[in-house]
Amino acid sequence: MQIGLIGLQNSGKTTLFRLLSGLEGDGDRTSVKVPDKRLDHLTELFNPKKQVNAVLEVVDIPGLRISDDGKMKITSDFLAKIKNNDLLLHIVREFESDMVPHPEDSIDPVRDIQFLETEFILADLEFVENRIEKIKKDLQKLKQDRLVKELPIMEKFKEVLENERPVREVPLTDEDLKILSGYQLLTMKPIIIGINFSENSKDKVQDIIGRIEGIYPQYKGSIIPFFGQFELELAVLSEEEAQLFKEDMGIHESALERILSTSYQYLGLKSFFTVGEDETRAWTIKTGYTAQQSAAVIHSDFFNKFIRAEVVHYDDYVKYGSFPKCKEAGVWRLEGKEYQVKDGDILNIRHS
Ligand SMILES: Nc1nc2c(ncn2[C@@H]2O[C@H](COP(=O)(O)OP(=O)(O)OP(=O)(O)O)[C@@H](O)[C@H]2O)c(=O)[nH]1
Ligand SMILES: [Mg+2]
Repeated sequence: MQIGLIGLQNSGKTTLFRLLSGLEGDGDRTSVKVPDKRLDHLTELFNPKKQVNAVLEVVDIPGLRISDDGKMKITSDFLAKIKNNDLLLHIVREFESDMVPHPEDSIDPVRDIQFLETEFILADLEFVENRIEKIKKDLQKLKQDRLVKELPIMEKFKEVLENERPVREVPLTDEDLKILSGYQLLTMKPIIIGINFSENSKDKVQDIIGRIEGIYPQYKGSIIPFFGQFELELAVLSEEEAQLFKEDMGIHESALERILSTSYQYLGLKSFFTVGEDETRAWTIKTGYTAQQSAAVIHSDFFNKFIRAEVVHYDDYVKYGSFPKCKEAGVWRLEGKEYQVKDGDILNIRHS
């Protein structure tokens, strides 16, 4: 999975990026191991040569600027940079600092969210309107099948955008998605919110989150507060020292853990495990993936060569302690292609 950090200039994207990358590397892209206590425990039990965690790719994207006419500058460079992300994390700033200018000259995280939401909708609307005009012109010359199919999608998008809604709310078929695959619509990408608070704003967190959820109910449960500068400073302390500060601030999970749990939930992602003498490994799948689709995540060949999946849930394995004991207890199962893999399943794929 890949997450891109977006937002106005100086909102704290690079600060969060450094926090997530463990202060390592100075590029704009980092691979972060997805921590998983269950996988750690499986490694203790199986004692394999290595453990392979799932990975989260994080991309730090340069801040959006505002042009003289008050519009957001959405450059082709920005569009290229957001392209391959599964999810965008929109970072807005709550922290005050005379040293760090805000592009709007004042601090108001709710306004900044509304600004980006509106600008993305306007940019998409402009694109969609141009596209409709072009398609209509081209169709007068020649009735191309692809354009005939594209037109109603674009018209639906126009209607939704004119109602100030993102196009991601329009249900689309696989064929629609294929037709749209070459385009970069800003409101198509899933977005969650991160708010960068200063350390003395602890008491404002719930109020600001509540206000945002009031305006944008779709962000309920998808707003991540963090204390950029403060958490970065803690990262160089010893674990015990950092823990004391964190407790004081009411921080129970690392910024990485908060981002992961929110994005996994938002995107409907799950983990399954494979175990053995060589490695214990966590794999990421989407909710609803069948055993056959999940096998293909391990190796694309497994899709066609799939015979059966041996399945034990992590909790059962820990409870009974070994595969033979799981068999005895009846919690070890052979499942077919259509079995829906559950979060925490341990799989062994039988293939031809
Ligand atoms: N006081 C304070 N300063 C912060 C905080 N978070 C970030 N900063 C400072 O704000 C400045 C901008 O932070 P960055 O993380 O670089 O912001 P950015 O969003 O990456 O900025 P662009 O890449 O230019 O869009 C830096 O000097 C940070 O040290 C904070 O919580 N409190
Ligand atoms: Mg930056």
